Amino acid sequence: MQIVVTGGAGFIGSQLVHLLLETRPEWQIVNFDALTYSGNLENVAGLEANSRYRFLRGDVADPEAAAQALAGADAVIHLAAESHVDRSIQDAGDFIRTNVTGTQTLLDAARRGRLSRFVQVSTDEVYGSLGNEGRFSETSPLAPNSPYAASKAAADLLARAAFHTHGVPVIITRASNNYGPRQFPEKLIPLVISNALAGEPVPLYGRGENVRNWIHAADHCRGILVALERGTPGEIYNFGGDDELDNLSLVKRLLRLAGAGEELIRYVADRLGHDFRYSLDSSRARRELGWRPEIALDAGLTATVDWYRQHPAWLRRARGGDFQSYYARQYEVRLQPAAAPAATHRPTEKSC
Ligand code: NAD
Ligand code: TDX
Repeated sequence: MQIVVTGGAGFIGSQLVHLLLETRPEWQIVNFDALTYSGNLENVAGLEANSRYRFLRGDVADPEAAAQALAGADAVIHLAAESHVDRSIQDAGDFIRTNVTGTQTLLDAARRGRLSRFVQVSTDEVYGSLGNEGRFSETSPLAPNSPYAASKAAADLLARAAFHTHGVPVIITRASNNYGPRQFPEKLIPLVISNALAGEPVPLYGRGENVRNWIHAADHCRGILVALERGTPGEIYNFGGDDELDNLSLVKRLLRLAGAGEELIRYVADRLGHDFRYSLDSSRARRELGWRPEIALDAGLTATVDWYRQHPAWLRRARGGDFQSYYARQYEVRLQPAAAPAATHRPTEKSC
C-alpha cells in the first residue's frame, strides 16, 4: 500500500506519519507538504533514513504537484490546510486557496488515479456553535461561523460531491480540538504553555467562558487510521475526546503545570464571531469502527507541558520568523495593560 499524507510536516500530520510507519510495516508513506509557516521538517526528523518514507515538497493547490504526489498511490489522507481561526479572521485568502481550491485539486488528481480511499480530515467547527446543551452528530447541519470553518465545510462538500459524482472513495473525519506535542504555538494550549514558560502574559479572549472538547492528537490519529481501514466510503465519522472544559479552567491548569501563576492571565478583546461551545458525539466511530479515545486530559496535558519544556529549540524556532509579526498583529492592542474584560460574544444557534 502506498499512502499519501498531505500536511505530514504539521502538528497532526507528523504524528500520523509516525503512527503509520510504526504500526503498518508493509506501507510506503509519501509526505506531501508545502512547508508553510506551520510545516516543519523537524517534526519528521530522522524519517528520511526509512526506505518506506519519502518527503515531497509541493502545494496541494498546484495540479501538477498534486498529480505527481498521487502517482502510484493507493490511498490519500488529506490534512494539509491553513488551520488557525484567528489568521482566517485577519485574512481569508490563503484559506480559500489551500483548503477549498487545494482540496478540489487533490480530488481531481484522485479521479484520475486508482485510489481505494480518500480520507478528508475535517473538524467539528463545520457544525457551528452550541449553547450549554447538546452535541453534534454526523447528521447535524453544517453551519460554519469563521472563514476557516467555512473553508473546511466547503472542502467537505466538494469531497462529498466527488464521491457522488465521480465515485472517488471519500471518507470524511471530523475531530474536536486537538492538543499534544509539536502543535504550532498560535493555538491556545501551546500558546499558554510557551508564554507561561517564558513568564509572558497569557491572552484569554472575552471572559474565558467558551468551551472546547479536547482530544489528544494521538487519539485522533488512531481514529483517522481506523476510518481509513474500516470506514465506508461516502460516510462521515466524528472523533471527539471525553473532556470538555471552559478556557479559563484549562488555562489555570496549564499555568499550574508550567509552574506559573494566574497573574499572567490577561482578559483581552474577544475573537470576532467566537463560537461558544463545541461538543462531538463520537458514538458512531465507537460502534462501527471500535474506536475510543485512550488519553485522559490530565495525563495528556502533563505530558504536553513536559514536551514543550524539553524542546526549547523547537519552540524558539517556531516562535521566530513570521510568528513575531503575526503575534504583534493579533495581540499588540489586546495586551495593552488598560484592556478591560470584554463581554463574551455568545452567538446563538439561529441561522444568518
Ligand atoms: P498545522 O497547521 O499544524 O499543519 C498544516 C500542514 O499543512 C503544515 O505542515 C503545512 O505546511 C501544510 N500545508 C499548508 N498549506 C499547504 C498547501 N497549500 N499544500 C501543501 N501543504 C500545505 O495543522 P494541524 O493542526 O496539524 O491540522 C491538520 C488538519 O487537521 C487540518 O486539515 C485541520 O483542519 C484538521 N483539524 C485540526 C484540528 C486541530 O485542533 N488542530 C482539529 C480537527 C481537524
Ligand atoms: O490567544 C488565545 N486566547 C483564547 O482565549 C487563543 C489563540 C485562543 N483562545 C480561545 C479561543 C477558543 O475558544 O481558546 C479556544 C481555543 O482556540 P484555538 O486553539 O485557536 O482553537 P479553535 O479556534 O477552537 O480551533 C481549533 O479546533 C478546531 C483548531 O485551531 C482548528 O484547526 C480545529 O479545526
